[in-house]
Amino acid sequence: MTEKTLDYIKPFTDEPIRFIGSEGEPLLDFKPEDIGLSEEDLKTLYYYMKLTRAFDRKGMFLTRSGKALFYVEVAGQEAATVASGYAIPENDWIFPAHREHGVLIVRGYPLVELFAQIMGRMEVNKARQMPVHWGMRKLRIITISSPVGNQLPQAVGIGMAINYLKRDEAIIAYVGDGGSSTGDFHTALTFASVFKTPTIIFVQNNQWAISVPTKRQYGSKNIAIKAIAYGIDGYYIDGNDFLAVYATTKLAFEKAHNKEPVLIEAMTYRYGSHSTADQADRYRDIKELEYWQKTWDPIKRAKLYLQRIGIWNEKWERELDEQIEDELNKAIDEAEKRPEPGPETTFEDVYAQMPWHIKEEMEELLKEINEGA
Ligand SMILES: Cc1ncc(C[n+]2csc(CCOP(=O)(O)OP(=O)(O)O)c2C)c(N)n1
Repeated sequence: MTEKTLDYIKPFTDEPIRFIGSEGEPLLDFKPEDIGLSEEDLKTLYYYMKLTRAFDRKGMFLTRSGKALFYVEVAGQEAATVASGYAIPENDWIFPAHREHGVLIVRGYPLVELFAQIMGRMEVNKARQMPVHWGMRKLRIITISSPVGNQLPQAVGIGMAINYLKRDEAIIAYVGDGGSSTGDFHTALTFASVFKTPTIIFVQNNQWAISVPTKRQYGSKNIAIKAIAYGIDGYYIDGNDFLAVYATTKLAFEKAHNKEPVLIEAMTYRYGSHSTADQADRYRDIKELEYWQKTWDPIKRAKLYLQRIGIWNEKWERELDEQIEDELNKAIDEAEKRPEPGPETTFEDVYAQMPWHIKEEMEELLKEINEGA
């Protein structure tokens, strides 16, 4: 990143760090190359944001049609998830919370695996986790924990292990604004700052924790400012500006690799309900949603920016839409063809070699099932 760009990314700003405005207009003097993005990167980021939104619609549709069991929407938070995910170095570790679908997609989590998981079909973790609690060892994505905030001390613990083993690796752990009110948030930041772990804590502040608004979540000016108390840098950014998210996360990784923990608060907005188990219009004013959709939509802003710099046109947009629809439908078809994990899988993976008594139990169960007991 150039010196000038670095100057734009300062901790503890009063206003969120923002590169483009609500109409995609550049607010600062910069070129995409200054933050390490080529034209191809910009197009790829746009594609991933659209893919994430379309994935979301499919996830909801599958749940409402009874094919998936539960779903958590990410719509509105595509820039925060996709652009931060795009800045994560390949060898580094990811602890997602439950609304980081874009991070997983960018990392290369196969779409068929994502769909199979929410449909309870055979997938990398044998459908043992609650839907949306994805995780993939080979991608260094740690399985999502349901208890809010739980992943933060775990991520810092991995950071301590990395320091102990003297490895050049870093970790990004995601959490929501609600999660920032947990004791685990404090524990994680305390240990991160004391032990100088290579950890980034990325708060997606979507302004609601189910039905609890941020004004009942914290009394401070924002969440990023809390980093002062831990003696680390806290960045307050526009989470719906894909360039601000990318640039800040990239800088944070440089710091983390230098053993400087970082806190990022990305301001964004959740369009849907918390999950398929609640109804946002029961507790949230529709006008607030309309304002965010109309003014700050991350995909609209990215599109207008690409248009301004001459790398967007209608034809490409149509092709992208077709390609995305096709990719998603193929992945869903493939996921649907997968079997549900058989009952025998519940006995697997506890021991490297299944001991005789577990084997006996398994055979007994299978016999009973086969006999229709
Ligand atoms: C310790 C704990 N308390 C409560 C819950 C129920 N719960 C699940 S998600 C959630 C809200 C999380 O809000 P936030 O951290 O802002 O993330 P968001 O859902 O908005 O992405 C709650 C209360 C839980 N899973 N774990």
